[in-house]
Amino acid sequence: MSKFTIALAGNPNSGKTTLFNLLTGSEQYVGNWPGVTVERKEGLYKKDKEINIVDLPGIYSLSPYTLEEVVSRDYLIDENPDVIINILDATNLERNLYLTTQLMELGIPVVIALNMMDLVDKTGEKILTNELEDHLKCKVVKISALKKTGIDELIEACEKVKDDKVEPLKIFNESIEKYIEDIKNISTKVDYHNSIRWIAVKLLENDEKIIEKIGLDDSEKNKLNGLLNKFEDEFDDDGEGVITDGRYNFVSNITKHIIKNKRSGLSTSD
Ligand code: BGO
Repeated sequence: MSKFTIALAGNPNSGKTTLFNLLTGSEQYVGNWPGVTVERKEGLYKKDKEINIVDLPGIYSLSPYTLEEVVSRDYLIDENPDVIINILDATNLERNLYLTTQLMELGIPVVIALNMMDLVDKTGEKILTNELEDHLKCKVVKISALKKTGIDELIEACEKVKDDKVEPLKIFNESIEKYIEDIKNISTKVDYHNSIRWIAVKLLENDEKIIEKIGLDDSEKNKLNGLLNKFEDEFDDDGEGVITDGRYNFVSNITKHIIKNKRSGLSTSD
């Protein structure tokens, strides 16, 4: 019986496999996620066998378009792990934070692992972690999975927050937030396994898999469609486009403030 479960989530190439192997050593079990041929890896933390670690597939988003995304989001909302470690490639913060904005809506405690810090340190770039914590309202730990630094602190941070009741992060402007609130009122089913905000945002994106999952009936679907029509008219875009822009705006605003001595000339064409 495990004391608590940590889910590892992050973009492909963020160093998730390196971190998972470091945390679990040889105590790994590999299978498939239910009904699909996506690999499911699970293991026990090698320094405390009561901590279970579930490795989610590498993903860029919690949208419904790839098996990896669907497997990850179904696991997170149906099985509610105690903590999510969101591993980010710190050399590519802006891109990696897009997924973070979605994980922070689930109502599950999140600890950010800023990985590849050995590479960041070499460039002289500084990431202001305290400011990042203020923006995201969660603990941020600098690590290098390759050099094995920051790992104990990362797990300690998970232990600290695992029983916290978290307020989901609100990142959109007031008019979008108003629609998110209105959607919460169309049915009690939106409060699915405590992931109410994340579900409400997905409904605003007209995510059919989520509409089906929570089982909206015809009259609830009509109410949703009414709201969506109003929303899309007001913003002159489809719901998914509005939400995606909102996430990019938030992330680009944060990265402007938290990265000092930012490198230039990252592009190979420079
Ligand atoms: C190769 N620091 C550095 N410098 N590299 C890291 C760190 C870190 O903290 N963490 C991971 N890496 P995955 P996903 C590689 O494989 O764990 C490296 O997709 C190579 N391989 O070693 O696989 C890690 O599971 C040849 O790099 O990520 C790996 O999330 C040349 O980041 C890569 C150079 O890590 C992705 C690197 C044959």
